[in-house]
Amino acid sequence: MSDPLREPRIAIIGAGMSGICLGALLLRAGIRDVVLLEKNQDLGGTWRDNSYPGIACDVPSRFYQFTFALNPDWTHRYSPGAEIHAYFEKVARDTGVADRVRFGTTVVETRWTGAAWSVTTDDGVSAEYDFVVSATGILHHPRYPNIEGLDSFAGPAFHSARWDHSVDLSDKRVGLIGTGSTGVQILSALAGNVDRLLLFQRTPHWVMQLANPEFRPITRRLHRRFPAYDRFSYHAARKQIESLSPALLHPGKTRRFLTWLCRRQLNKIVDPELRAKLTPDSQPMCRRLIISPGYYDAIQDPTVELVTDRIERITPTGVVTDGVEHPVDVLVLATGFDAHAYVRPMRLVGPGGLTLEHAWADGPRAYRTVAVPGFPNFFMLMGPNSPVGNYALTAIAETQANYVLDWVQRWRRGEFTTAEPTAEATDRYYREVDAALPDTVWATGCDSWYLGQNGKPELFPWAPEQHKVMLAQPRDDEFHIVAG
Ligand code: NA7
Repeated sequence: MSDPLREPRIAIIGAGMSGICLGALLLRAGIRDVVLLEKNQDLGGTWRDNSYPGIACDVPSRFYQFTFALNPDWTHRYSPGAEIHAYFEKVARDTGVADRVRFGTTVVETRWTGAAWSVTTDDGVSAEYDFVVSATGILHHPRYPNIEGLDSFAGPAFHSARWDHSVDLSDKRVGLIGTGSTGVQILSALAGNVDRLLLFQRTPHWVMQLANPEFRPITRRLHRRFPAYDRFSYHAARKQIESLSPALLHPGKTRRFLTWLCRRQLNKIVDPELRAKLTPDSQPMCRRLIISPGYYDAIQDPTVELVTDRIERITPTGVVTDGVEHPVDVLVLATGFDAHAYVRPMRLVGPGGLTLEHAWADGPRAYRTVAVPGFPNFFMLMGPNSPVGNYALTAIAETQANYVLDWVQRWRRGEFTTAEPTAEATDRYYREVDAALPDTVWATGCDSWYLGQNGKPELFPWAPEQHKVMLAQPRDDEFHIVAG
């Protein structure tokens, strides 16, 4: 008997964590005509790009994984980056996603033809798809600092996401710019292992020292032997984070306790002058709270010097602050990412010639984080206002991917041909977002990559589990639906 279901053609742009997640869910649902267009030569997105010393995830590994591919073999509570990368590669291999990836393929343009999306790649090839899903990541485009003379530096200089492993740092004076999660991890790994480490801090960040114990072989065996226990551990880790989230988001006892705890941990810094330099004047979590097992020990290592004077310029041999040159041999730029590029620089042209650039002239906006009015059968993973503040991006991706899958399944059953969110529903949603944001910790006055071009945090202003409720199923009353 022939399959009564229609077979959709689906292009996923990007084969990082979220693209792999959606690809896996589609294939598991029996949807075969799926391609992942990946500009790089390898899978894994962020976990492929970032290989700097000390890299780990700041969300416990038991939670930072997909529910449909639990890994009993995590080695640490916060496992290292290479292990996380290997995990995503394994998921891609085991689910068949890896076979659907076209590597070295950059999408240049995605244009609505009137009946489908025509996707053009940099090799000049165009192909048509019924659905296009952007899974291009949020922390993908390195942000290089605009510091005078940066290009004149004579030694090796690289961004943290473009680590040059050919440079032996052991006998070098290393200048490290940036004290976000990345800078803190790099400093913790390099302190004591290089000749000198100069850390250039513009703003102090709050750091929560949390231990990172190794899981014993017996624990791993138990997880392998009893999948129910493995599942329980995932949900326990998730529950722990989710139960704290609402209280941490809004003013109250829990936030006061967090502030007290972070301040107390700062007392590990013996020198009062250094402690003062490391004390932020914003609230913990206003910027992403940094989780680190050993930063406060590392920064007190005799090989480390903290420089807090503003960087004036960079010379061929060092970094100048307040007229003083600090000689360094290597420069590491842990200066973060452009977290607001989303789908771009790819050109997206919808019906009537509407471009995404035009639709987003006042900043990126998405219906419930996943879709944009004017662009039918187009979805995003990790789109604007996703709940990315100190939460597992794997869980967000899975929620969004399941939502996309719901729409695709309906298309297969012939329930519609095209669907796009209405402008009214999207505006209504943003009125709710705007009303809720001022009451959150992100609006307590600090600068961070959370802030969009209008200065407002581009985050989800409710507890992250609310995101799952919000995307539990498609709402026809909030979509323009053309019947199939
Ligand atoms: P972040 O958190 O954006 O941190 C970037 C750091 O770089 C931050 O300390 C910045 O100082 C500093 N920075 C940026 N530009 C400059 C210039 N021009 N001069 C001096 N210092 C500068 O990026 P990360 O890579 O650490 O972390 C990104 C996310 O990855 C993180 O939140 C986790 O989710 C994983 P600032 O503090 O703004 O004054």
